[in-house]
Parts: sequence; structure tokens; C-alpha cells
Amino acid sequence: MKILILGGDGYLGWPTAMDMAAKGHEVCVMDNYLRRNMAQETCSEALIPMPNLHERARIFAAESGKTIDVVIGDCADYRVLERVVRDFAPEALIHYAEQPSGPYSMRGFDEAKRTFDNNLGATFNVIWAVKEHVPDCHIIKLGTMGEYGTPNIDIEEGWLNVEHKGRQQKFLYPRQAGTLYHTTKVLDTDLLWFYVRTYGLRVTDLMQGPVYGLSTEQSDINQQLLPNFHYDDIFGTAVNRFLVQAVAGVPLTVYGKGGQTRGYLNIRDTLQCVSLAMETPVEKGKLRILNQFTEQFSVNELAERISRVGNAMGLNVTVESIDNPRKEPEEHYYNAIHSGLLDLGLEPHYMTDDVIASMLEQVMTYRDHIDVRKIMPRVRWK
Ligand code: USQ
Repeated sequence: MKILILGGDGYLGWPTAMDMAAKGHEVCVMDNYLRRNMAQETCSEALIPMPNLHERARIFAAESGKTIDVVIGDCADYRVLERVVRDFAPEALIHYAEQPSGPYSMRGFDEAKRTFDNNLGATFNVIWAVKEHVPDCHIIKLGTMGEYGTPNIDIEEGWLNVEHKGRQQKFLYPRQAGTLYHTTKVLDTDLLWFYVRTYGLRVTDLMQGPVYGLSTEQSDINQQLLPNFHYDDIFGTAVNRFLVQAVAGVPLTVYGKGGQTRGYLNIRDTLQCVSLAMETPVEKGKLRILNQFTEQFSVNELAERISRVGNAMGLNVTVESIDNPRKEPEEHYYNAIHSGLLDLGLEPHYMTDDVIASMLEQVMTYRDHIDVRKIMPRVRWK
């Protein structure tokens, strides 16, 4: 298939591009280095230095014999995106091209505005470029489990049947996010749903939980193909941060009481989920929503597991509860349904002790790159 990947330089975009190319698809990636630039501006550089996209594509081609086309351009600029969509004419478009950090979006007006303009602008442009030029193309959009927040009832997969005064209707599941970033994803879903039901687009919205891991099958070929792995407070996610903290010998930073529960998944399972979604396109006029994670953990459980495995490996891992910089429930009910992707054939890589140990070993090879000044929270919204 012809696959266009927007945000192809990102933590998930680049591994997805290699995975799809390795499977024999014709792949084009587009990115404007927004996240690289934001990381530099906020002193949040990744653990492992990353070649630029052209260089990564060159190394991948030399190692695998597979080509990935690269376009450096801004998806929030309609004329630029429109030209790429029209000329490449994708059968599937995978949309990762968003500012992905909750803390960044809560840093101040400029960061909030940039998040809002980029994320909504890119999604709006994707919808229009597809509607105008490739209306049969399957849009696979990366949403987030954070759209739902932490309601006191079970989280369904995207939709909720509501019975009210004796009548029934299926609605998008109620959503109430905890950051502006997560709220832009709620708005994305609403935009997609409006255009799906109005113009008959075909869309899969993948509600993904926090992803962890440093490597994938294709990145294992050459260290220069590794995903960009952040461990700072702005772009790093909980598990990846804890792995680095364990190796650096600083206490694991549990925010507040640590009862915050989320659905997590291994980066290798992100690739599986996106592939499964792509291989089973939805009908025109349908918005399919799938909850994309494999296991639920509280922050305390994550810290306990990583410290236990780290200590068994001879690291000196301690855990410290610090004042929570975020405004979020620290103890809450959480039960999210996630059967859709399993029904499509997902075979999860669970977070076993062996998986944690191998991730710690990988981080240990980059121990000298760790800058402990990047670890404590710098952005507060409480
Ligand atoms: N947390 C800690 N200590 C830390 C870092 C985080 O206790 O050092 C806590 C947070 O307070 C939060 C939980 O861990 O309760 C998850 O935080 P996170 O930073 O791993 O994840 P989040 O901010 O929600 O965002 C990440 C990605 C985002 C994606 C989202 C999926 O950055 O792109 O959409 O995970 S989800 O969380 O399901 O919305």
C-alpha cells in the first residue's frame, strides 16, 4: 500500500515508517522537526543523538534495501500538505503530526497557542486534503486515552449508549482531559467525527496510552535508527523517565500519591496496533475508535516494578513521592475496555521483569548521556 506518515520524525512516527517499509509498503514521511525544535528550546534533548530524517532514511536504505521518501514540511500549512497528499495519493494516512506533550502545552500562553494551532491545524488540513484529493484514503489518527480523563465509570471504546427519559442514542464517550494537549485531541476527534458523518471519510482514531521502550525490530539493525527517547519532564513519559532515573541513581519521581492509573503499551505494540488498523480499513462514513494499550498500572506500581528489577541488577534504585506539578486525581477508579485491537489480532508484549531488565540494560549503554538537570518537573499547573 501507499502510506503517508505525518510526524514521521517522532518517537513513534519513525519506527512506524521503518516497520511499514520493511513490510514492503511504499512509504513517505513528512515532518517539520517541530518536536526537535521544541525540545531544543526547552533544554529537553533526547538521550540518544538522532540523525536527521534524510540521514535516517539513508542509513535504513543501506541496511535494509528499503526506501522511505522524506518530505520536510509543515502539515499545519494547508498548501504544503495538500501538495504532498495530491502527488503521493496515499491509500492510508497515519497522522502523528502533533505536539505530543501535556507539560509543554501547560507551560504558558505561547506554548499553549502553538499546541492549539499546530494540532488542530494539522488535523483540519488532513481532513480537507483527504476529502479533496483522496476521499477513499483511510485516515489513521493517533488520539490518546487521556481524552477520556479518569471518570468514575468504565471507559468504553469511544462510544457510549445513553438512555435518557426512555429513549436511547449512541454518543461519543464523554471526555474531559487534564491538559490542553489532551484537549486538542478531544477536539480532533470531534472534528473527525463531524467530517466522517458529513462527507463519508473513513477514519480510525487510536486512543493510545503512554508508550514505553527504546527499540523495535528495525531499530535494532543499527543504533542510529533508534527512536528519539526523551527522559526530561516535558517530553519524557513516566516509564521512560523512571528507567533513566534508575540508571542515573536518582530517586524515581512519583508525582503526589502515585495512585494515578493509566493504560500502558510497549512501543513494539504501537507498531502492531497501527498495522492492524491499517490492514482492516473501516467502511466509508465510519469513525472507528480503538483503545490502544495492553495493561493498566498505577505510577506506584511502575515505580515498584522498576526499582525491584533495577535493584536485582545491582543498581541502587529508590523511589520518592514529590509534590505533583499537575492538577490530576491521584487516587481514582480506572477500568478501560481495550478488546478491539485484541480482536483484530494484537499479541501484546507485556512489561515483564525481563522486558524491564533489557530496557534498563539499553539505557545503561547511554549512561554517560544522562543530564540529571532534566529530571525534576519544571512546568506546574496546579
Ligand atoms: N508521572 C509521575 N512521575 C513522572 C512522570 C509522570 O508520577 O516523573 C505521572 C503523571 O503525573 C501522570 C502519569 O504519570 O499521572 C502519566 O504521565 P506521562 O507523562 O507518562 O503521560 P502523559 O502526560 O499523560 O502523556 C503521555 C504522552 C502523550 C500521550 C499520553 C497517553 O506524552 O503524548 O497522549 O501519554 S495518556 O496518558 O493515556 O493520555
